[in-house]
Amino acid sequence: MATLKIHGLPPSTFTRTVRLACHEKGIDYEMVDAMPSTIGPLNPFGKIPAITHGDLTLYESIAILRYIERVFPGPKLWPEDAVAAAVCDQWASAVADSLVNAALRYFAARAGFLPVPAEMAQKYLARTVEVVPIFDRQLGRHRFLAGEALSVADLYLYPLYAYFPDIAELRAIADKAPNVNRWAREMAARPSVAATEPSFKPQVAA
Ligand SMILES: N[C@@H](CCC(=O)N[C@@H](CS)C(=O)NCC(=O)O)C(=O)O
Repeated sequence: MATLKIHGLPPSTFTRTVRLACHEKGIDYEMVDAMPSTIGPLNPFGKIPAITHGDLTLYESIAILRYIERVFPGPKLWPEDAVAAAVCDQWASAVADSLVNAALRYFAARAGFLPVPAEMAQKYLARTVEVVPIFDRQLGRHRFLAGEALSVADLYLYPLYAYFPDIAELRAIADKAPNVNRWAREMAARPSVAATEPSFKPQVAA
């Protein structure tokens, strides 16, 4: 089988989600550094990651994850049961939409990647304050985000949550989320997480 290539950057949360999935499933892959500004030939929307696998070029992390789930052996990242799989999709999407549009945007604003007025950044922060407790409640009821087994939902949440300690305002929110912190500690002990730890991170002024 052709080597799977992941085009993206290690600090990119969506790139890390796809890398985590490969490690969890035991898939050998090659990392090819690509920035949103250079990914154009593989993704006309200018976002990372994309993958190439033989003749296939694919972008959008959820499409990539579903592809590797179907094509490669290894531990399943979605439950078999239809209802449980739908719940898993629900939580993955809640991270990629509600949490990304709050916390990741705030992080990007603080790191200087997203030039928005301070007032807009404060709205992202306020939304993060509202959204994190919803994840905390869910992780108070279950070991993992979509139930008792690791799933793609966890692989979306971890890379984003891993940035919370880097910014005091996000750290303060995390400090009030004991269940997310319990889950994050458990996730941090997984070999997939250690193997995908970015060697560089965006620098954020205190
Ligand atoms: N829906 C896309 C989102 C990917 C995404 O937003 N990637 C970020 C990096 S983590 C990016 O490329 N941002 C550049 C931009 O939005 O211009 C996916 O799931 O793959």
